[in-house]
Amino acid sequence: MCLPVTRQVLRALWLFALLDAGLLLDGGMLYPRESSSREVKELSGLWVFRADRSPSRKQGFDEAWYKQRLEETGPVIDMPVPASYNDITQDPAIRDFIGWVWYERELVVPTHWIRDDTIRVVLRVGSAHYNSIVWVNGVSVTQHEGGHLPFEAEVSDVIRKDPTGSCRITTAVNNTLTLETLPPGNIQYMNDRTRYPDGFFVQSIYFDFFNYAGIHRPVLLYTTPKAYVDDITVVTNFSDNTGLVSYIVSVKGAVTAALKVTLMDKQGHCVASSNGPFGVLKVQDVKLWWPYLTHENPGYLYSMEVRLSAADGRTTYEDVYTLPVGIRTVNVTSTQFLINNKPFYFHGVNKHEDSDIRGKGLDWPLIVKDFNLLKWLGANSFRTSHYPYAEEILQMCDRHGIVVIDESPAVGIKDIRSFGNASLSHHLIVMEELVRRDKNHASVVMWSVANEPASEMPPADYYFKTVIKHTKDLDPTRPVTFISSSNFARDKGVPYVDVICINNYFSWYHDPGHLEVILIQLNTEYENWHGKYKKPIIQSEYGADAVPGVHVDPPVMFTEEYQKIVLQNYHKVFDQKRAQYLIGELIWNFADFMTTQGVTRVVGNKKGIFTRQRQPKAAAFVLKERYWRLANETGRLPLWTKYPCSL
Ligand code: BDP
Repeated sequence: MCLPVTRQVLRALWLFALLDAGLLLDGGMLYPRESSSREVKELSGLWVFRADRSPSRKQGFDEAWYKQRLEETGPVIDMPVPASYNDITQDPAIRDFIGWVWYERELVVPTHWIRDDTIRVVLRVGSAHYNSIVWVNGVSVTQHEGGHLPFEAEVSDVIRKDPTGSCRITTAVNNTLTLETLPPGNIQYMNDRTRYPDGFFVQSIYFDFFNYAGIHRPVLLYTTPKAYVDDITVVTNFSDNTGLVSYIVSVKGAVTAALKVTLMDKQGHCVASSNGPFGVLKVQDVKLWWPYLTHENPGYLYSMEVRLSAADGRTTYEDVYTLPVGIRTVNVTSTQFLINNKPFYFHGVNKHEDSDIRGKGLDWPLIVKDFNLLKWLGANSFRTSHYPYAEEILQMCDRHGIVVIDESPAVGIKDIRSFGNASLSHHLIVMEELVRRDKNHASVVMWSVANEPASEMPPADYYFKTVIKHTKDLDPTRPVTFISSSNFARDKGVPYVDVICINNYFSWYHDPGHLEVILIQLNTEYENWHGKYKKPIIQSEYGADAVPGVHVDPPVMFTEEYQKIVLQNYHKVFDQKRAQYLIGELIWNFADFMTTQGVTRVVGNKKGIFTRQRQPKAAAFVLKERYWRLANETGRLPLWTKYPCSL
């Protein structure tokens, strides 16, 4: 459906009104970009690190470690940032550490940042898991709860107190999860001294990945002028061959400001422009944003330059921020998912931010390798299971046309106490942080509010009704889902979602070893869900563990053969149902990943079609063959990609 321009404006204004009104969060979270008015200083590299091993884990606060150099407080070690700290050392106590760890980095701030008080200096942390407190030169500047989203603080005044420009950033990060965090967890103290040593405790978690911790994404300082572009929201549409980009710009630090908005194509030619804080840019002969393998030129991005001029009598401010914009629409019917009014079939993967040594730390070689593997596989999409991924990854998705289901960190909500008011309020804030950060990514086509919550529990109805409604209020332009496991008869959140996403593991967790049940059980499952709700379905997880290099025929569980046949049996049902209401299939998982230790995990979860080192198992070739076939059937393959064998 293409909205006429006036409705488009209204829709954008409505969004603006919402953003202005009942929000729990204030301000924007634009990705820091350099421009003629903005500088960025990245602080990746070696930081100083100390885990607080005191029994209470409070020694660092009692002794105010942030007031001095960390090495003056006791023994410190080198720690790379970004990275999880867990797998960096040879010390099992660091790998399994629970509690506060302390990071520190010293730097010299450029003189003009200190001298020029028309410059605003902001400290930004891409993400740190889970609770963080940050001090600059011993002064507390910000705190944040939640492990997968950015936070920042203006630090201009603090750094100006020291005219030498020396700046010490101290960050305390605590990975303790409670029943009210997302994801939830629970600390259990074992007090039986005949069985456990003094002070023994464990953190129980209800999700299946290692609770990696530390500073996971880049920390940086960036500048803006005192009057600056604080946030931009774009909503795109098209009518015939005219693209429509509704935008809203919010400004801070100036009562009145002049805004000039210019949209440029890839060659840098201006294709539309406007003045003022909101408006609609009309793009003739629009180049729409198309997913990978559906168009010869996928992932087309325009650049939207926002130029602000303001004056306060004494100074004139100029701020420039350039946002990549893909023009596309998303709509859902009872049987289809439409991108630019064309049916889109998700053939993709679920991933984790996970790798050897780095854990969940952002790592460019890994990111680029993973995108090359996605393309090799013929995957057009992934779900950010089970938390928001780094912005840098979403930017890659925008540019390569990889479609994203963007998931919140609400995984493992299994305890009834995690459905209370405190959990709900936090969940609403997390959805706001997520939408605020990712709303302008063309690749993001759907929000997933949770994975496999215990949604049969009575409080789940109110809880998910509230979270889903809030998410739709925040962003009326994208569908919302949550990921269900197989409990369709009891599932309380599903009535509110736009797309039904189902995880199931037939012949694995159910009827292990019985490959013959898949066809009948999957068929029954789909008929039940679609029959009841008349909504399109995505198979959001399916798969089987395979220990690489283990072969048995006839297949048995944990062999590469068994994993292959599980997939092939699922595919038979997918092929029947995708003619009806199945709109996607996402394998669990793209790559093997680390979990907590347990009797069902052999050094982590082995359901990857690639190993943790990104080498293919036999199943990867099954999927590759299938995904390219699906792309050939459903897409309009670019010429150079038509022959996957030659890749
Ligand atoms: C699913 C969960 C996923 C697990 C997977 C498994 O959503 O996080 O890793 O099971 O057990 O139900 O492999």
